[in-house]
This record gives sequence, C-alpha cells and structure tokens, in this order.
Amino acid sequence: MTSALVVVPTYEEAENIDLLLRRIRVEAPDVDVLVVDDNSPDGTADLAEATGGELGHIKVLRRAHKSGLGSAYRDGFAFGMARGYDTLVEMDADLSHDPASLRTLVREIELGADLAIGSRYVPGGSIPTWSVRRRALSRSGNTYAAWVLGVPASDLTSGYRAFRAATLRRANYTETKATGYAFQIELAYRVARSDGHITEIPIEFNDRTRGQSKMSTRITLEALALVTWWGIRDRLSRRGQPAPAPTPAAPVTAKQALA
Ligand SMILES: Nc1nc2c(ncn2[C@@H]2O[C@H](COP(=O)(O)OP(=O)(O)OP(=O)(O)O)[C@@H](O)[C@H]2O)c(=O)[nH]1
Ligand SMILES: [Mg+2]
Repeated sequence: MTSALVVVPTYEEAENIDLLLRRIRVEAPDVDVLVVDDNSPDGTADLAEATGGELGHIKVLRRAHKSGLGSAYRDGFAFGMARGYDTLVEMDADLSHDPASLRTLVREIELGADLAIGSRYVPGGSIPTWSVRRRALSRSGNTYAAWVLGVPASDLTSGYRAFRAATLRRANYTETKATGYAFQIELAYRVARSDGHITEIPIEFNDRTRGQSKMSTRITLEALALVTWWGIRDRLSRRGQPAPAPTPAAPVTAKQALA
C-alpha cells in the first residue's frame, strides 16, 4: 500500500475529534492523520494531541487564527508533500464522513485515479437526513458547477476525497484562492484542467449531530460567484480573446466577486 495522510481541518470540534480519530484508526489502520486546528477556543488541538499520543501516527498542526477551510487544506497538503505522502485525503471532523469509506478512496488512487471523490450523487450515495428541498438545492448547484466548468463529476462540493499528491502539485494547489467550499470545486476544476482522471465512489453523508456548523450564505455565494467567473473566463480564453486578469491574490469575498 502507498502512504496516505488524512488531513482533517478543525475549528471547535472538541465534541467530535476523539471519536473521529479512533474510528479512523479502526477503519483504516494504515493511514496517518494530520489535524489542522485554528486555535479552537474549545481545546480541540489539545484533545487531538492527547488521542494522537495514545494511538500514534496522528499529528496536530496548530495555526494561530481561524483562516478558513481552503487555507487549512493548503497548509495540510504542504505538510504532507514535505513528508513524501503519495495520497492526501480530505475529511471533515464532524463525523459527516464515514471513516469506513476511507480505504476505498485511497484504493481508487492506487488503482490510477488522480482524484477520488466520495460522492452523494452517484448510485449508492445518499444523504438520509436532508429534506428533498435541501438535496435539490445542493444537487442543482453541483450540476451547474459541473456544466459551467466542464468537470466530469456529480459532487464537486464534497469535502470527502482523496488526491494523488503528484496531481495536486501539478494542479498548483497552492494557487487556489477560494476559502469556503468553493475551494472543493476549485481543486476538482484544477485537476480536470490538468487532465487528471476523476472517479467517484458512493458515500452516505450524515449531518453533524454535535458542534456548530461553519456554513454560511457568504460561503454559498462565494461558490456561485467564483464558478460563474471561472466559466466566463474559460469561454473567453477558448475563443482566443485575451483572458481577463486572474482572480486577485487576496481572498475573494462574495460581495467583491459579484460586484
Ligand atoms: N482549521 C479550520 N477548520 C475549519 C474552518 N472552518 C471549518 N473548519 C472545519 O472544516 C470542516 C467542515 O466544516 P463544517 O462546519 O462541518 O462545514 P460543512 O460541513 O460545510 O457544513 P455542515 O453541513 O453544516 O456541517 C469541519 O471539520 C470544521 O471544523 C477554519 O476556518 N479552519
Ligand atoms: Mg460538516
């Protein structure tokens, strides 16, 4: 088996982190874990370190300020790259992502995929706790993004996925700009544009039962605005017209992107 690192970004996940780490160890004893914590006031980092000390092969990267999911993954990936991991996995800390699917995701990379997405929208995938309306909203957002960007996948916003490390490097992951779950779309888009092979495996997604969600309307708007912007930019540059300047280096807020 190749070496795999699961990167778990955390902000105030004290109620979930210990159980998550134990379940990962049971379901996928061969993978290492990196918790990227943004100085959570509830002591998530200390708890993760304590569990890590007991189980081994678990590290905690402590960051000084809450800086968003995208930035946590960029730092986590850089940590994994520097240590030579072949596969880097993204996973939420809130137990929405069942650790039982971890081995399958890593296996997809071993079988040749560049990006394996744990998908709610392929046959066998499900979100048992969501209303029909919420599912339809998420589904149509994903269909829109896949269509606009030409990425062959049905669940671009899923945060449970595995990457071949070399592919992430080739896709210049350090240049991603998005902060919220637009970051997930941006990374899949970059993999597709660098001719990466994307596969999807079905997952069951469960809403968090403990701790606070960090989702917001701002994050949804950021995704919508950025996807539309990237789509327009692509179409213009395909027509041979000079492409507008790339998105600014500073994090783009929904307001700025829509302006
Ligand atoms: N390090 C770090 N982690 C974060 C930050 N924001 C969210 N996270 C973590 O990212 C993961 C996903 O966040 P959630 O709040 O579950 O967001 P979500 O899954 O999009 O939203 P829900 O569907 O409401 O759960 C969780 O493990 C969070 O603790 C952040 O600013 N920094
Ligand atoms: Mg969540």
